Amino acid sequence: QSVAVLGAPFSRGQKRGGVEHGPKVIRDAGLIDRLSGLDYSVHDFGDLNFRHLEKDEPYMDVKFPRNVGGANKMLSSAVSRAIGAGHTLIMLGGDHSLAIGSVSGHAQQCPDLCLIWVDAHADVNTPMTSPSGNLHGQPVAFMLKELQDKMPDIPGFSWTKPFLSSRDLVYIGLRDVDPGEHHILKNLGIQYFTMRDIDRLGIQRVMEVTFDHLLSRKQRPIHLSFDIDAFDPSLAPATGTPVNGGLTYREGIYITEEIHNTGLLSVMDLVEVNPVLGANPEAVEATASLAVDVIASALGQTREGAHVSIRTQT
Ligand code: DIR
Ligand code: MN
Ligand code: MN
Ligand code: MN
Repeated sequence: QSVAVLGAPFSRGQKRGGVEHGPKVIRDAGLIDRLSGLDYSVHDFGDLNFRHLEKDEPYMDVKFPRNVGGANKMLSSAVSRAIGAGHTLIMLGGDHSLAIGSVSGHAQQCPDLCLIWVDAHADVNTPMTSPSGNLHGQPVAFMLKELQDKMPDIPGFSWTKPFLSSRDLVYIGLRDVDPGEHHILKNLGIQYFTMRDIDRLGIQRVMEVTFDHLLSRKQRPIHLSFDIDAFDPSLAPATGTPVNGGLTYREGIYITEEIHNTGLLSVMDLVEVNPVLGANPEAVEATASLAVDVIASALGQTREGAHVSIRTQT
């Protein structure tokens, strides 16, 4: 079992500086040691080196389209290569616009993948519905086949085409959905669980219905795209767009434990940790260490503990 870790220090999908330091603070919180302790061979691929394009005028209201497009193109090839080489991949952001590259690179190798999006936000605005022009609020719109006609040709994105059906996506944790996004969710019949749904059903039932929806017809690779702002801001304060009323620690860990237990996790993104936005060093450390916990849990760290496993050499 081998896990690859790939950093994507990138922030142009939104306006607040600092999220490009996410990979560093998550590594500094002990990620690699934690994964090595879980019986994986860990390959740290380091951080991608994105080229900054000076001249990058907005397209419609979309900010930094060529920088976001170029970074995602590079990320997409890197993810595709890592999955092709047989690794399970952890992608450390960076802002959530990086999911365009991460999921599309994954889909190149695994066209039948399904996507679990854990986030306060739906990130499915199109350039026409986006209230902010920020591409981190739009990545899912680039993926969905059903939105193809709604997407203009944005400079920087000619390398990618929609590849995901709306029935192969489930959201968990939503509590800040824009009007245009709500329309898309309803119109396409996307399966989603808001924080209110979690309050009503409980996280155990939410995960059951999620896997029923995605896996009952066939087993397929899972892409987990985890925005740290899905957690309550009291747990994950160092992030760009915190929203009150988020996941508890136990709900977040339960989500990743259940995903691990499917045996189907193939790629996980952990995005939007922004050390510059922590009120103090403790707030930054708490957020980064939560990120490490949730990644370790997705890769099989359990709360019940485990006895020492027998390593098999191959
Ligand atoms: C808002 C905020 N829906 C937007 N989005 C996100 O700008 O489109 N914040 N993703 O994390
Ligand atoms: Mn997001
Ligand atoms: Mn978010
Ligand atoms: Mn395991």
